[in-house]
Amino acid sequence: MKPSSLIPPPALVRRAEQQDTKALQALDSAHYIHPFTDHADLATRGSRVITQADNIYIWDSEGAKILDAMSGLWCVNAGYGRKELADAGYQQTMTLPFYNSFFQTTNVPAVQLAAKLAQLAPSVGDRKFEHVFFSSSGSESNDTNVRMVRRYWDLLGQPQRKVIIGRHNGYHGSTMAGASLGGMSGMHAQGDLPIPNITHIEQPHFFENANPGESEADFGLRAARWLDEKILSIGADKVAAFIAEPVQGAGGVIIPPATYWPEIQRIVDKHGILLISDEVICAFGRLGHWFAYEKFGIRPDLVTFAKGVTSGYVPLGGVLVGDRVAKVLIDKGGEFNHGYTYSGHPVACAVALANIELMEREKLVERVKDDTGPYLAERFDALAQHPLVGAAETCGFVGGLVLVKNKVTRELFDEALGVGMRCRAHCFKNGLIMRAVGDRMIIAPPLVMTRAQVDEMMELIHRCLDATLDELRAEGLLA
Ligand code: PXG
Repeated sequence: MKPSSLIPPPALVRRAEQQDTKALQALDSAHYIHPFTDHADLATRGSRVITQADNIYIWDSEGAKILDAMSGLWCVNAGYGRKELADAGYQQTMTLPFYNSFFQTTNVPAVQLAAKLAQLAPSVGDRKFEHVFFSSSGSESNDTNVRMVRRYWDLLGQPQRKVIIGRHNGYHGSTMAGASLGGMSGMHAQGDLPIPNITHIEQPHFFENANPGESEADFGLRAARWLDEKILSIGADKVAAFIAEPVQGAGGVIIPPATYWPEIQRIVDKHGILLISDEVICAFGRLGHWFAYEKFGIRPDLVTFAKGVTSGYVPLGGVLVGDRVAKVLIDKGGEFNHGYTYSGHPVACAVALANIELMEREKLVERVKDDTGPYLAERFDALAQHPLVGAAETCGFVGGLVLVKNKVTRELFDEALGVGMRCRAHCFKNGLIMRAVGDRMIIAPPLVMTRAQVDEMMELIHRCLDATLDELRAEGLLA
């Protein structure tokens, strides 16, 4: 790394110098239970303390500058340091910091945001989205989905339709329902999950699950038909819904073959079951559209969102409720006994409105679709030439590559070697945040990233892959 890139901008230096890393690490280890963290391990290493951020960069308490190719955690779509979002939060806090939406009350930003989202969500076929339910996270939103789906079928006089089908290696959150809908075996192993009436099919992961010689198109159809087989084995009259991410994020950026989603749509239509598109990662420009269902021609009934709706500046999530479900809930349902204190939180909704306005003004969705997204694809796909990379692909502003022992045979490394984590360590050392999911390295950069910054990120990725290759060769693990 060039020494200059270690130096934070002058405005940030003062605050960074005030941090005593060792003291913070000691307090952190003594008191803070982190999500998805081995604390015995953390106590010996000490956390990396992130203190500030600007544009696509973050700084740690030691003053190291790091290019954040993960947008925080798939959410800082508008980039860091956006004054418009801070101002919107401040103004709303001073005007009305909180009021609830229960008991026939509402507030101005929540109304405006619901209307704005209804305007942004395109109609597909006979599916229209005119209603929104708000929560504070993706997990809560998927809990809401379970409640809504069950209420919908109850109101239609089919209470036996209870089963919701998800996918192995899908991610839908960490609450009891969210973790159950998701297909993360590590999560299911802790806490007696999934909860009853949730089951899973295999993911459409071409690299791992295709048969030798099978085309991507054929694999996509075969993978979608696992849903049909599952529905038939349960009995179609017992199945309530299918939930999936358009592109699996936390599972390792798994982009389904083009044949997959149309076939899934045909199958859910054939059986009349509801379709939930979990777009917590994929919406708000991440795939070059406001909502990803449009890109894939999916006609969902419910759409989960969170993260990018506020660019992560404040917590907000929700569900776009398609007319099919909304009509039944509203016309037949009376009171739906469900809601959260922070549903429609005025400050969160005000920040979301400012975020959407900013994204429209800067044409971030269009940029990802027509300019920086295709450019990233061109540069990232070329990583497939690297000796350590078995496949590399992007979809909008997410990308994934798989580290392999042998490019020709696609032989994977022994899991115990932790090659992905080794690569991630080189990323940290070189000033780059990339996530490792097993031996898949993934990116989801802020949508404000310019072409020049794509080049800068690609140079860092190359450097980190080379360093990983050198390390593996030095240890005799690769020829
Ligand atoms: N659905 C999807 C598709 C997600 O990606 C959630 C639901 C849950 O959202 P909340 O706001 O409750 O966290 C997510 C969250 C990772 C990682 O390791 C991904 C997420 C969360 C934490 C870690 O990639 N996605």
